Amino acid sequence: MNSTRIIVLLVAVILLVLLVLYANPMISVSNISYKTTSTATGIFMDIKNNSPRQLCLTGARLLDDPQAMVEIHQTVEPSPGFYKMQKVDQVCTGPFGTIKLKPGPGGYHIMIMKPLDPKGKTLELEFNGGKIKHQVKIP
Ligand SMILES: [Cu+2]
Repeated sequence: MNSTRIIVLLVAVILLVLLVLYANPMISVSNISYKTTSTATGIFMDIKNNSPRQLCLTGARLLDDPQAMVEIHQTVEPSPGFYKMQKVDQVCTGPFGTIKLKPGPGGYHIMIMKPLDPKGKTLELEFNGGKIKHQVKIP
């Protein structure tokens, strides 16, 4: 092997390693819906993890309204027929799994802490403590 070949090979290996380390795991979002009340807006969706690593939704922000407070909530049923929402730090899925944000008991959602029409707005989802970001336009 001459030195040029070795350099080309080294560069290829380095690029491959960088790609594996820093590539945004493929995330695909589907089934986006929302519900607006007089005080807040709940957003629901399926977030598919197309990577072989654990994926945790750890935050979100509304790019069109960066001051809006956005939290991840879970709907819980502390006593039969009585529902309330509580803030959670994260929702995770394993390799190639799906994070399902859906209404109803036990379900998670992204909550924008004010009433608004989210149609056409862009949410930036944060995963794994902000290391991975993925933007979603609400249809
Ligand atoms: Cu909520």
